[in-house]
Amino acid sequence: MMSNTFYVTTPIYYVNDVPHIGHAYTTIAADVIARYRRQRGERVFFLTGTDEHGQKIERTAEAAGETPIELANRVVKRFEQLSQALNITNDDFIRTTEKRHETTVQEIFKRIEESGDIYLSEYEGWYDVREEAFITGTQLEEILSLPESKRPKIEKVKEESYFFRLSKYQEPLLRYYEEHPEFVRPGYRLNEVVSFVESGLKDLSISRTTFSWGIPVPGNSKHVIYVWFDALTNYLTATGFPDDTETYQDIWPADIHLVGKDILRFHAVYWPAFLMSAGLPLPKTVFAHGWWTVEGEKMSKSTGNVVDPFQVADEFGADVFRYFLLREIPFGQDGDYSHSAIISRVNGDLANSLGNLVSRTLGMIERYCEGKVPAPDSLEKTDENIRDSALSAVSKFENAMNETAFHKALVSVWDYLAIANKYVDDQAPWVLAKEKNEERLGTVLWSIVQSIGVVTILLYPYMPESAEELWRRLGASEPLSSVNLSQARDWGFIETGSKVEKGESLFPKYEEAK
Ligand code: ME8
Repeated sequence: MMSNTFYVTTPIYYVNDVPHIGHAYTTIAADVIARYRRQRGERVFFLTGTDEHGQKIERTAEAAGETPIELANRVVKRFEQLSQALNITNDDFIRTTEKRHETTVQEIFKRIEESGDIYLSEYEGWYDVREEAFITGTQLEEILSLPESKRPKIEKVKEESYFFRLSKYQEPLLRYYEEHPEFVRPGYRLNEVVSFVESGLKDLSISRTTFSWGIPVPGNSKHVIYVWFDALTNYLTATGFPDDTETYQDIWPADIHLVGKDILRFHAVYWPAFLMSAGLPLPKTVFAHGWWTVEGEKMSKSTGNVVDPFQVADEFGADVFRYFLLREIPFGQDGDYSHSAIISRVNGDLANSLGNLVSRTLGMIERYCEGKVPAPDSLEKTDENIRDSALSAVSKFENAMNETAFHKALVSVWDYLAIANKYVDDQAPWVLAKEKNEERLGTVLWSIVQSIGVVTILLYPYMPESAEELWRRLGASEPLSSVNLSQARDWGFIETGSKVEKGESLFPKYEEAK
C-alpha cells in the first residue's frame, strides 16, 4: 500500500517557552509547502503541535508554581494563536499529553521490545535538561573544552533505565543513507549525520525514573518514557497509528519532516532506528534548516533580543513576515534577522517591483480602458517573449519548490517581475494611449495583466492574503485558493472584459518613524 497523501510536519514545540522567530520559521516553511502541494491538486496532511512532557517542563512548571499540565494548557494557547496570526493551515495540532498519543507511544515501545531491542540496565552519565539529551563521551569532551560561561548546564545522572539497542542499527542506518541520499537534506547535513553514525553508536537510554511527567513504560510504571522517544512518535500518532489503519496507510510515511539543524540527530538517527526496529517505513526526507541570529547576535532570553513573531506580524503583516523569512536566506543556511533587513525587502521587492507593476498596470486599465481588461490584438515578438518568460519562470519556480529551495523559487518570480517591469517601460502604454494606438495599447495591457496573474498564482503559498486580494482586484470571481497551479501555464487566463480595481497600495513603502 502506498501513501497517497503528502505529509509535512514541523517539530512539536516545547511548551516551556512562548513562540519565537524559530518556531515561526519552521511553521511558515511547512505552510508554504502544504499550500503549494494543495495548489497542485495533491492531498496534504500538515501537522504541527506541542511537546509537553519531560524534566524540563516539569521543572519550569514547578518554578512557576503550577502543575505541568496547567503550564501546558496555558502556553499551548500561544502556539495555537501563532498559527492564526501567521495564516497557518495545519490540518491537525497534536499535543503529546493527549490520550491518542499515549496509546501510540506505548504501542511503538512494545513493538520495539518484541523485536528484542529493549533491555533493562542502569544509566550512569551526564544529562542536558535544556536539550533533554543524554551526553555521549565525545560530547562531554566538547563541552569540557568550552569556556565555562559557554558550557551548557549538564547534570550527573545515575538511575535504572531501559535501553534501546541503537548500536545494532549503526550498519543498517549507514546502508540506508547510502541507498537514500535524499533522506537527509541539504546534502551537506547528510555528511554530518553519516560521520556521527560512523563514529560509533552506543545503546540509548529510553526511560527515566527520577521524575514522573511523562508516558509510563508499559508494564513498569516506575519508568516514564524518554521525552524524545515520546516526542518523535507524535508523527505516527497523528496518522491514526495503530488503530486507524486506513488513515495511517494513506498518510504514512511522512514526505518531509522540517526541523532545525540542532535537532537533526534525533530525526535522522534515533527516529529511523526506532522505526526500523518497530518494522515501520521510514520518512522520505528530513530537511534541516539553519538558525537565525538577531541583529548579529545569538537570540536569548538573557540578552533580551528574542524576536516576538506576533509583534512582527502585527507591525508588517503576516505576508511580509512570511516572505521575508523565506526570501532572505537559502533554506538550510543560517541567517540574520533585523528590522532594517525586513524594511529593505518591503521597500525594494514588495513596494517597488511588485507593488509598482500592479498599481501602474491596473491604474492604466482604469484610466484608458474603463477598468476592464482590454482585448489583445496580434502578438508581436516582444509580447511573445514576455509570455515565454512567464512559462519559464513557472518551471523554475516549480523545480525550486520541489527541492524545498524557497529562496530560489522567489528569485524566479522576482526575475520575472523585472522582465515585466522592463516590458512596461519599453512599450510605454501611456505613449500608446496618447497616440490613440488602441491595438497596441490593448495588447500590451492585456499581456501585463496576464503576467501579474501568473505571479499572483505563484505567490499564493507565500503571501496568501495579499495574493488573494490581488486576485480579486484582477477581476477573478473564484477564490485563488481553489485555483490549480497548472493554470499559471495557460497564458491568457485573465479574461478580456474582467473588471479590475487598482485600490490602495498593497505594499506601501515603509517609512521609519522619525
Ligand atoms: O526541539 N532560528 O522543541 P523546541 C531558527 N520539542 N530556528 C530555531 C531557532 C532560531 N534562532 N531557535 C530554535 C524541540 N529554532 C523539540 C522537538 S520534535 C519530535 C521535538 C528551532 O521548542 C529549532 O531548531 O526547542 C527547533 O526546530 C524549533 O525551533 C524549537 O523547538
